Amino acid sequence: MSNINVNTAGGVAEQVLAAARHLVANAPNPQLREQAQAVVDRLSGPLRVAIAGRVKAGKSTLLNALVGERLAPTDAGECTKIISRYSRGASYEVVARLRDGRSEPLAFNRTGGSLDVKLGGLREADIATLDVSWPTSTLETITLIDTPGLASLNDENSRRTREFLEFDEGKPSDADAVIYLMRHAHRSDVAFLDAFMDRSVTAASPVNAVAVLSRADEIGAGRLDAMESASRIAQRYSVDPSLTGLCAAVVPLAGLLAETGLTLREDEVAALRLLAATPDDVLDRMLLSVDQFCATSASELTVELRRGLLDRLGVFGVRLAVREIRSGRATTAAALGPILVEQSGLNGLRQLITRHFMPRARILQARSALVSLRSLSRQLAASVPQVAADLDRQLEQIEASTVQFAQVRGAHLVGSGAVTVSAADRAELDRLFAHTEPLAALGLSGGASTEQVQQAALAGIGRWRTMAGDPLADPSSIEVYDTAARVLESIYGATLR
Ligand SMILES: Nc1nc2c(ncn2[C@@H]2O[C@H](COP(=O)(O)OP(=O)(O)O)[C@@H](O)[C@H]2O)c(=O)[nH]1
Ligand SMILES: [Mg+2]
Repeated sequence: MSNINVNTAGGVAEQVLAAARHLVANAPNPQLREQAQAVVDRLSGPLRVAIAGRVKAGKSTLLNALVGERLAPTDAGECTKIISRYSRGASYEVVARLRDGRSEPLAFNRTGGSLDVKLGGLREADIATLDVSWPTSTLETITLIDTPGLASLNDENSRRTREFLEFDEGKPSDADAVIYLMRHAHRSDVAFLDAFMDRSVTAASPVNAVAVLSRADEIGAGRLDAMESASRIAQRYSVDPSLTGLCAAVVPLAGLLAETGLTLREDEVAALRLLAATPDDVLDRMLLSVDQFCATSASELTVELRRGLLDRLGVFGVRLAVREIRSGRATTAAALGPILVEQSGLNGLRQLITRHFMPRARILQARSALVSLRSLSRQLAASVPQVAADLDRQLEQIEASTVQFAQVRGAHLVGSGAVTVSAADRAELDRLFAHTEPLAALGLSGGASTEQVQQAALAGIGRWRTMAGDPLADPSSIEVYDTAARVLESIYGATLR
């Protein structure tokens, strides 16, 4: 039973891939061949997830936490103004993709852990993206994209970031999905989120965007209950109508704690042990502010070491580490690191990525690829109308023959709250729209027989068709019910083959 596949031709991504390969073979000039090849490469690689949000929201820090290494520079150095793509590669390599289409390998070294890329003779404005290849298993299933961030809606970096993330029918995007970082008390972040997500259903939506309440440890001045407060705030955001239309969920995260937990050094823990030996009243006073923490008389640690600890851990992290060391639960980097990661919320974000992005990764990739191919077709229309028409025909066929794009649209309509249904219907729709595998889509166990699948599908088809026929239902609802029925029909159809 388990090998029934809704799209027998290997799924929509494979169909789009075939169209892209066809274009590579028939491209009228090298430049177009290269562009078509880029679509092929992209579909053959992992999901591309962009990390977006305001300047200083903690984007680069989060990227490092997800990779498990300090790679992306985390202060406003030169390269943090350029969009950087981190993907798994056979060797360590940094290549600048230039706006004029050329590429140039760049020299780099790692100072204080993070990459220090030498732009050489290149100007920042000439560089479209930096491609960083890194041989690490953490980048096996996703490619991460660090964006410069939004400062205001019209400054140059913000423009670049938005250009990069926005995509609609006419404009390809380099990202398939987005993790959007916002800090507490930045209500205007919601406006930013809105500004580059509220496009059309093909732009970022609850289907391909999740949000992170970032720098969560700083909530409430770094008190030890900061993460609990952050969880409650994230929970509230998750059901806030101004956000539910834009992203699937909001999770709290202390990216710095995660990054440091994964890269903690023994000498840092030695410094923390010294700090833990400081009398309580002195330590409490020290942790009131950065100035107090660094005041020379306060501890035996050098000011430099203290600064280092704050940079790596923040006030909350220092408090937490001291508590763990004093209790005897963790006195080495090997023991303390995992505790920091556990507290950081990183696992929650990882689960969200796994649960929310990964099941529909191929369809999200197919969708971006389709947009890219359509844009290539428009470029071709004037010079080689036959090739363009041929490509258009293939793309139309793919779209007509698959229910998967309708699933994504349905998921958007339900996820964004544009269509509201009962809780039971919602659970069923969420399943039907998230999965391409029949048993998962129907919520049946692995042992279900073909007859059981057919029965469940037929029952659902009847019910959703009836709902779609309701003369009082609005067009979006009808579309959702209709798509649910189509998904079930394709499942039923697959059992007959
Ligand atoms: N306390 C705290 N500081 C953070 C956190 N994440 C980032 N930072 C700090 O905030 C500053 C900006 O972080 P960065 O990752 O460069 O932000 P970006 O501009 O969004 O890429 C850096 O000094 C980080 O160390 C966090 O979770 N907690
Ligand atoms: Mg950054």
